Amino acid sequence: MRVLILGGDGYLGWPTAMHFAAAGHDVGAVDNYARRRIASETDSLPLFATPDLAQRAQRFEATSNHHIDVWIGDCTDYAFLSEVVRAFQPEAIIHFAEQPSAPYSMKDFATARFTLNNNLNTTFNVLWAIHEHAPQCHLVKLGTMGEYGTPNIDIEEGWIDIHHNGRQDRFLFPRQAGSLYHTTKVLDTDLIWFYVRTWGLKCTDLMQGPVYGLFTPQSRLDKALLPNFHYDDIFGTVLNRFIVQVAAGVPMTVYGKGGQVRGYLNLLDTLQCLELAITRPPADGELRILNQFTETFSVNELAERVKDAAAGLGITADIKPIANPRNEKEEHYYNPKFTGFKALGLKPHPLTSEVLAEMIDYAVSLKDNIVPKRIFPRVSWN
Ligand code: USQ
Repeated sequence: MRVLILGGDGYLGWPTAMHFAAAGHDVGAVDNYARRRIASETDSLPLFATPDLAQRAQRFEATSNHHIDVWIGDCTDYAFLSEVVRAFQPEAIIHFAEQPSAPYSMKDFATARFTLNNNLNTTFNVLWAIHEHAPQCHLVKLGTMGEYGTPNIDIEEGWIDIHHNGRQDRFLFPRQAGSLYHTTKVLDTDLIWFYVRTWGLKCTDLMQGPVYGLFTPQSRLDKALLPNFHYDDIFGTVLNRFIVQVAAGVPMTVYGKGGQVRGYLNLLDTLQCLELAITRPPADGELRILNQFTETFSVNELAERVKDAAAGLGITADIKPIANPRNEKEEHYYNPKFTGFKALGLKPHPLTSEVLAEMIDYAVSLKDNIVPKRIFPRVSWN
């Protein structure tokens, strides 16, 4: 299959590009290095430097003999994106090309404006490029579990049947996000649903939870092929941050009461979910929404697990709750459905002490790279 990955230099985009190329697909990867720019501007560089997308693709080809086509450009530029789609003729587009940090979106007016413009305009351009140049293409869009927020009812898989005054219909499940970044994903979903209804596109919207991990069969081939690993407050996701905090000998930064529950998954399961989504596409005119996580944990439970795994390595890890920089519920009901990917055949990789130990070991080997001032929250929601 011809698979185009937008945001191909990212934490998820790069492992995805290698995964699909290794599986024998024709892969194109597009990126404008926005994350690298923001990381540099906000002093949020990752645990180790990674080669740029063109260099990574060359290294991957030299190591594995699999080719990845690379385009460096901005998906908010319609002339650029539509030409890539016209020339490559993708059968599937995996759209990761968004500003992914909730804290960055809440930093100031300029970062909020950038997040809104970048995320909405990219999704809008992708929909138009598919409509004009590849109408049979399956759009696989990375949304987020954060679109739903933390409602006091069970979270369905994208849709809910509503009975009202003796009649009933099916609607998008109510969304109430907790940051501007998460809100842009809500707006993306509405935009996609509008064009699916209007043009009959086929789309899969993935409601993904926070991802952890570093190692995939391809990233293990060569250290230069590892994904960007952030531990800073801007781009680092909570479990990856805790791992590096333990390696640095800094107490784990549980925000507030630590009862915030989210659905987590291993990077390996992101790849598996994408493969399942692409090889089993929805029908024309269907917006399929799949919840993408494998296990739910509170922040306190995650910290305890990391602490136990560290103890197994002879490392004493501390947990220190700090004031929550975010506006979010710290104790709440959370029961999201997770049936779609199970039905498609997902075999989850659970968060075991072995998985944690391997990550902690790797972070400890790079202890000298850790810059403590990148760890503590620098952005407040207020
Ligand atoms: N948290 C802590 N301590 C920390 C960092 C985070 O207690 O040091 C808490 C947060 O307050 C939150 C939870 O951990 O309650 C998850 O935070 P996160 O930073 O791992 O995740 P989030 O900001 O929601 O965003 C990440 C990705 C985003 C993706 C989202 C999935 O950056 O791109 O969409 O996970 S979800 O959380 O399901 O919306």
